Amino acid sequence: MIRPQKNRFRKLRALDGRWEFRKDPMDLGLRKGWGKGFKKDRFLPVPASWNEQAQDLWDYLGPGWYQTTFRPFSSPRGSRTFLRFGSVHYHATVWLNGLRLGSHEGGHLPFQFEVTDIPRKGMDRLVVRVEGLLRPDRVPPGNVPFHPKDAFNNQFNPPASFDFFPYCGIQREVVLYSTPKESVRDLTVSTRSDGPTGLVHVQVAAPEGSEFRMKLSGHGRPLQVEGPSPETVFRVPQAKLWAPGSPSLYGLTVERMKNGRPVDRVDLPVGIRTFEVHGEKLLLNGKPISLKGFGRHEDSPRLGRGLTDRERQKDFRNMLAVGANSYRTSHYPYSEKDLDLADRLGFLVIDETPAVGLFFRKEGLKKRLALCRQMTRDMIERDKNHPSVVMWSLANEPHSHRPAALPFFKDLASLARTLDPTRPVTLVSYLGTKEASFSFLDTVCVNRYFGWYSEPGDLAKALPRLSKDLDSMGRRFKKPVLVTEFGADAIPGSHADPPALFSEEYQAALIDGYLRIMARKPFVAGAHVWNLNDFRTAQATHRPNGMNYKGVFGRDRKPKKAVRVLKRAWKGDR
Ligand code: GCB
Repeated sequence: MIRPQKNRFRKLRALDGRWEFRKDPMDLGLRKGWGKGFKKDRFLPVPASWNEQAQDLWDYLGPGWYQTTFRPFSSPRGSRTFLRFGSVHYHATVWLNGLRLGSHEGGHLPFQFEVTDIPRKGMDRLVVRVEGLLRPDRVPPGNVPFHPKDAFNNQFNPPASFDFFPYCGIQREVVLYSTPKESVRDLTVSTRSDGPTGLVHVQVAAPEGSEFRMKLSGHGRPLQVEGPSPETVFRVPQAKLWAPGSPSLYGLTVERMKNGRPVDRVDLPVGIRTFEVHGEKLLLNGKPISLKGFGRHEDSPRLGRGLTDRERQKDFRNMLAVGANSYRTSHYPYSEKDLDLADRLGFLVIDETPAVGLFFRKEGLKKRLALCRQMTRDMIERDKNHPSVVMWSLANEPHSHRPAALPFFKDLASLARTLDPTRPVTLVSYLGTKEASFSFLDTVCVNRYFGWYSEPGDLAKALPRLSKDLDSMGRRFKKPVLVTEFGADAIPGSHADPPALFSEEYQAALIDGYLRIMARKPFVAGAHVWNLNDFRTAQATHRPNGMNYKGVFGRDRKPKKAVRVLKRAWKGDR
């Protein structure tokens, strides 16, 4: 699926703004035919999570109905029109002018309907029913019946199997767009280098016999090819490679041609880089690189997951200011706008599916696997052309001590590798050496909380344990080890001397201690602090104010003491 874009051949209109909304706690809307239209009880912004908008929506997970009307979208004659949702959490059913277009399960990834032939009459009316209830057969799961063998059972209200708020609503942009009938359907770009020459491999999806013109420009003379082949390799002499600190981008233009004239055009920024696993090292453009950065969340006090561009930019500025070069899209794929910034500003991204807190009891397992397959596929299709994306993460902290986990992840890993043979594939585990899937995955990603959930408040005991634990993983797997989470809650403005749990001083000391130990282990190829910012989660006794305070910046993006530690370690600041 090519991302919607606007040019001579493609039209685009965003439907974002103020939409009508109605809460439907008795689930009456479907029976009463609200798909044809309904009476609102308020207005809500789109995109945004509804939970941050009103007190009665605070913990409400649905159903909720959205409605908007707009003047008809006129597209050039003979073109096709699509209605695309960037992300609706969690289950969406969509009607246009009273006609049910279909439904979609799973938040965080786009879906679309073709609406070329939908009858129009005056203003168009779009209705979306959204529902985000927590259920064991969903991904991520929730309301999982208690079982003593599984970790993290029912600690939260609402009963999520994960530690962040299960925000609901239309959380990313909704657009109408058109493509010419004879279009460029898809584009897959991968890059390599041959000495100083960069190789850009472009593969276009279009019916056989189509003709193309492709151009690669930027940093030197533009390169152009023309002809019937949907596949091309551009050889870029003295290529400017893409990397953190020097994120050079080229511009690729692909035109579909007919009788010597273009009938469609697609533009894509291209970063020329290689990324690979070599023994215990990660190599970027052939040189070892250590990932420094964060696990994050899309979370803001006004819009929930529907961050504004400004809020997003602020997060990137903060990451740059501490000298970070990477992040993980914990625990779901982020907005495409996030990856645009990562491409432009030079961040290496571990792109993660929404499979957080998976459990492997029989109930609902088949459906969870089918959903994970769909989500892995949709994520790779959406994000495969971003130079910033260097690794796929299939899951976060699955309860993989049960035997059913191994075939589950073998299946997903082989799917990911078939769809994208160019990027390493991993998952993030709390099990360490006991995570069986690390035997066939490309890197070892672990979350570590010595000094917090174990040895609380006691760094003198915690840090030697960390050191031993890392060594055992290095010995066992002989692959790059990334500590994808470590940290401590610090309530902003809370101080203690000597450092104690929940103080900014303790968080700073723990992060400092971890970084020093990891720096001594050559097989540790990455350190991601948990988390960039404080974020909202479900209520729990270990989550004061329904907040996770492990951010090194507050939810208001103001720095805590740990920021100084990171600047010293990652930027050499004194
Ligand atoms: C983890 C989870 C993350 C939590 C974090 C914590 O291991 O992956 O989602 O928020 O721990 O703070 O407990």
